[in-house]
Amino acid sequence: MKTPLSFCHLRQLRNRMPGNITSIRNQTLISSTSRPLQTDTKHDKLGVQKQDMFRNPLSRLQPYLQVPILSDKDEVFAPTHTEIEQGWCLFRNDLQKKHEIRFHTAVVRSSKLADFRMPEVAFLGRSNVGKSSLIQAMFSEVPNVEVRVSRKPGHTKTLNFFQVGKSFSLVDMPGYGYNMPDHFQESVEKYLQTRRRLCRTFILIDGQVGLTKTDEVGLKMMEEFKIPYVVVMTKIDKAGRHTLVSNLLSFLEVRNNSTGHCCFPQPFLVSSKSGEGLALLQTFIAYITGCIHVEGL
Ligand SMILES: Nc1nc2c(ncn2[C@@H]2O[C@H](COP(=O)(O)OP(=O)(O)OP(=O)(O)O)[C@@H](O)[C@H]2O)c(=O)[nH]1
Ligand SMILES: [Mg+2]
Repeated sequence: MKTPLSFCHLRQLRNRMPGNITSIRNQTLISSTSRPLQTDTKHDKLGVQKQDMFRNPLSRLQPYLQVPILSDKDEVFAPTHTEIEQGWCLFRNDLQKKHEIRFHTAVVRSSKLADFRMPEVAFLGRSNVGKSSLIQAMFSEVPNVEVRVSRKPGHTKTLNFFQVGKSFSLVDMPGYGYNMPDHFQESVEKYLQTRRRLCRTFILIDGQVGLTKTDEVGLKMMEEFKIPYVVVMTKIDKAGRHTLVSNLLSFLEVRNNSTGHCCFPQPFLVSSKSGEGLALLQTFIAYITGCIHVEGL
C-alpha cells in the first residue's frame, strides 16, 4: 500500500538539490558574447532603487534570457501603477477608515479555531527560507505589529495569524525540513487541508540556494493535496544575477514538468531586506483576496 505523503518525511532532507537540472539553463542563458553575464560578485547583487519598488524583479532578469520567462499562454499578473498603489495601501494602518493591522492569534491546531470570516493566505517553506521576514517586511509600515525572525532554522513553532483590517489574514507557519516541529502534520498539514477560507498558499524558495530536494517534495505534496499555491523566491538581494537566473530556470523546469495544475505560473521574486518585489506581491495578495480589481485578469 502506498504510504500517504507527508511533510514530516522532509525532516531528514537537508541536502541541496543535485545539480541535474542543466538542460534549460544551458539552452536559454544568453551567451557571454551577446550579453555578458557577470559572475556572482558583490557588485552583481540586485540593488533596489526607490523608483524600482513597484517594478517586477523578473523584468530585470528577462534581458539575460533568450526565451520569455513566462509564455504567452501563462496567466500573468501585471497590475498598473495605480492598482499596485491600491494593493500596497492595504498593508498600512488607516485608523480613520478603520483599517487596522494587528497580530490576531497563535495556535498549534487550527481545528478549534473560529472562522474569521475573511480570506486567509498562508506562507510555507523550508525552515529559514524567510517566511516570517517576508511578513515582517510587508508590515514594515505598521510598527506595532511584531513578527519574530531568527537566523536559527525552526524558529516559528505555531501558526501565527495577522489580521489585515477586515480584508484578510496572513498566516505565518513553522518551516519544514531541518528542525521542524513534531506537531507539523497535525498543525500545518491539517490547516492546509481543512481550512475553508484559505484562498492561496505561498511556497517560499530561497533565491540564492535554489530549489532543494526538500522544496521539490514540498511542491509535489501541494499538487497531491490539490492546494493552490504560488511560488515566491526570497532573498534576491543576496543572490547574484547568474545564480538567480539559474535558480529561476530550475524552478520553471520543475513547474513545466509538473502534472498538477495547482501552481500559479508566475513566480514572485522578493527581498525582505531591500524591499524589491514586495509591492507587487502585496498587490497580488490584495487581488486574490478580492480586495482590489486588476484590469486584464
Ligand atoms: N539577505 C536577506 N536575508 C533574509 C531575507 N529574508 C530573510 N532573511 C534572513 O534569513 C533568516 C531566516 O529568516 P526567517 O524569516 O526567520 O525565516 P523563516 O522561514 O521564518 O524560518 P523558520 O521560522 O525557522 O521556519 C534571518 O536571518 C533573516 O534575516 C532576505 O530577503 N534577504
Ligand atoms: Mg519563521
